[in-house]
Amino acid sequence: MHPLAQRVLDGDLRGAARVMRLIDDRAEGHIQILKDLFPHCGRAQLIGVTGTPGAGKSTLCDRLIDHYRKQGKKVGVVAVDPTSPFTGGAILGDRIRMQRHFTDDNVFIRSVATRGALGGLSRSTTDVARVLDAYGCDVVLIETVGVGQDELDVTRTAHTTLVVVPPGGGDDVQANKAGILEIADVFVVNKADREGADAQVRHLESMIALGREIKAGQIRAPLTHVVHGAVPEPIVPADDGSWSPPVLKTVSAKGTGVAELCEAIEQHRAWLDTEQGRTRRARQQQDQLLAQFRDTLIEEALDTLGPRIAEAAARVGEKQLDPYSASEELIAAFRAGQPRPEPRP
Ligand SMILES: Nc1nc2c(ncn2[C@@H]2O[C@H](COP(=O)(O)OP(=O)(O)O)[C@@H](O)[C@H]2O)c(=O)[nH]1
Ligand SMILES: [Mg+2]
Repeated sequence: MHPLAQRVLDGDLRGAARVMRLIDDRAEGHIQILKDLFPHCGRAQLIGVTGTPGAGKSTLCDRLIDHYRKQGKKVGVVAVDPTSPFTGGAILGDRIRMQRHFTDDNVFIRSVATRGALGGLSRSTTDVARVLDAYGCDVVLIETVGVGQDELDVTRTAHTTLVVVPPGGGDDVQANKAGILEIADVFVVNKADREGADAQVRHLESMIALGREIKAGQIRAPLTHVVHGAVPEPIVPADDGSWSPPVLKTVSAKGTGVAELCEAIEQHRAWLDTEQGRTRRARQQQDQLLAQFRDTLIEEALDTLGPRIAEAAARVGEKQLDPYSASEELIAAFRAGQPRPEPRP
């Protein structure tokens, strides 16, 4: 076993921090450490906290840390902000929001701000969460912004994903409808001390109900027939054992509603142990492996093909080659493990 992996397993704080830096840098040897740690992962409860910037995710995380610390649990936090990889502004915000926990030895907060050329952000996040798991954290909170592809990948890591939204007419929720419904296990309407929280709750609930109807194949009419803003009668779905995300209100700034939220998280955790829950977990794990496979494959291909790719792209640009044949040629070259071509004279 890699000595640094052993240090993580021994609960060595400095060792864990060093491993996370190696992961950030995708430094030589970090994969070996992750391989060594993997058999020791799976004990922690991973909770994703995602949503639009400013919705109150970090403030909520601060409350969740508090809640789990009171239960004597060791808590890890991975805060990801792809929007400001250079300034670290939002990261600073995350740190300020959670700063009262920084002196607590049983809270480990880690920011991930770097995004590799291939969107390595999601992978680093998953890897860091695994380190925190192996390090002995009972709960790992993963804070990410929005519902882009990276965030989708991150939610594959989490057991339970909270989508935090502010009050309002649901305009930004509207924009992300498909993505949001796919990833939310629990909706949190935060800043419930502000106007429009109840409207947001109703909006989300009707969206969820609609989503279930569509899934159940009960709606065949085009979606445009659904009148915007009209709140349909609440539809009680047939109890088919699937999970329907509850919509909860919180005031993170004051801690209101956090106990109820933690209760919902526990319920979801219990559901994961049902047959349908296990199926969903298995699918998540497959998605996760596919994401890892995709990244590794692309990285290796880029490494093998090098300048061939730019060359092929140029030929496509000049219409000497179509993109379909170009891709086929590149794949063939990769399969053959051809070294980089000699530069043209
Ligand atoms: N009124 C109100 N403000 C809140 C609440 N929760 C967070 N905020 C404020 O919203 C701003 C953004 O919070 P933050 O946790 O950094 O949001 P994040 O970007 O989603 O992590 C901060 O100024 C918080 O103090 C809340 O429940 N009510
Ligand atoms: Mg934040």
